[in-house]
Amino acid sequence: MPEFILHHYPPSPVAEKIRAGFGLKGMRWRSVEQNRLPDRPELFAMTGGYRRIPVLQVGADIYCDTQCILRELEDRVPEPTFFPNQGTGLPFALSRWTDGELFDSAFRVAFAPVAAGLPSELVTDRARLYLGPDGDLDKEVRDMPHTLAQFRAQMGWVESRLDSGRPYILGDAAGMPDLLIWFIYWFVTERYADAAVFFSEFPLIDAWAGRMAQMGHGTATSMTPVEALAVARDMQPDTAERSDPLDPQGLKPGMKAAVQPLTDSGEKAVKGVVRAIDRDRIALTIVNPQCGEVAVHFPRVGYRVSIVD
Ligand SMILES: N[C@@H](CCC(=O)N[C@@H](CS)C(=O)NCC(=O)O)C(=O)O
Repeated sequence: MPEFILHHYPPSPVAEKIRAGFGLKGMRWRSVEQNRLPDRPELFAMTGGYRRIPVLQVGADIYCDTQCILRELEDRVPEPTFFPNQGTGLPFALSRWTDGELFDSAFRVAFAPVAAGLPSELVTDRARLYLGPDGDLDKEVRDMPHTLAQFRAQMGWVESRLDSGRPYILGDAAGMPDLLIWFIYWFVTERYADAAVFFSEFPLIDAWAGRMAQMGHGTATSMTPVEALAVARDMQPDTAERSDPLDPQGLKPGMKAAVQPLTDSGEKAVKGVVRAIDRDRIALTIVNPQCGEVAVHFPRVGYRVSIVD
């Protein structure tokens, strides 16, 4: 079994989604703690500059974005499954809500009231990333009643889902939808000073969160960024060339391409050569003197793939 190496940092809520995923599957993994600011030279060498956290590394295969990471973990470790009710499509559709509108309000609730006490470099960076070029955290503090109204209504949807009397979102076993709600709950309860009062309206969510916390994070042992880079350098990517005759963009292995998040976050495109393509994923081959050849994987949804001349 290859080693699963997660690049993350402890306060990252999106990484918590994957740490809890390791817990659900009872997995062993290697933990590489990265800087909270985008000063991550070894990781950027392997990702071609993709700046978000978390990133999963398996040898010389690098998986960016939690959509891609969850899919890969399920392929490599099918049991216990992330999809206890078999349907694999709806949880990904649900993730577009949890990672979009729901995360958007959770970020404001969790971050705005504490921003004044955080390093200004971190605040400026996250405001640009999550609130866009005009992001203003002082305005967000003033707007908290509106934001809480947004967040509360969405949490109400979860509370009513749990009203079925079953312990998890899909029924009797935890799955990907639970991970998607858990990271939001974790983010807000870790940071928002009035979280206990806020969630007192949602006793079923609190009880469910107790069950989720019990799941833990699997078994992690640490590794340094330099060691992780050496793993990539000493291995070859495991991903075979794969094409898709139905690809609407006509992408084919061997083409030069750039992949960029669709958000207005100022993030750079990652450039490489198409290695594998399908409806849900694209893998680019990148060659870098620091790590040799790596395959960098992205989801299709939420990213624009452009052909580069
Ligand atoms: N769509 C991405 C979002 C990841 C994301 O926004 N992660 C946060 C950390 S919780 C991040 O990268 N923040 C900026 C940084 O750490 O550089 C995913 O699902 O993985």
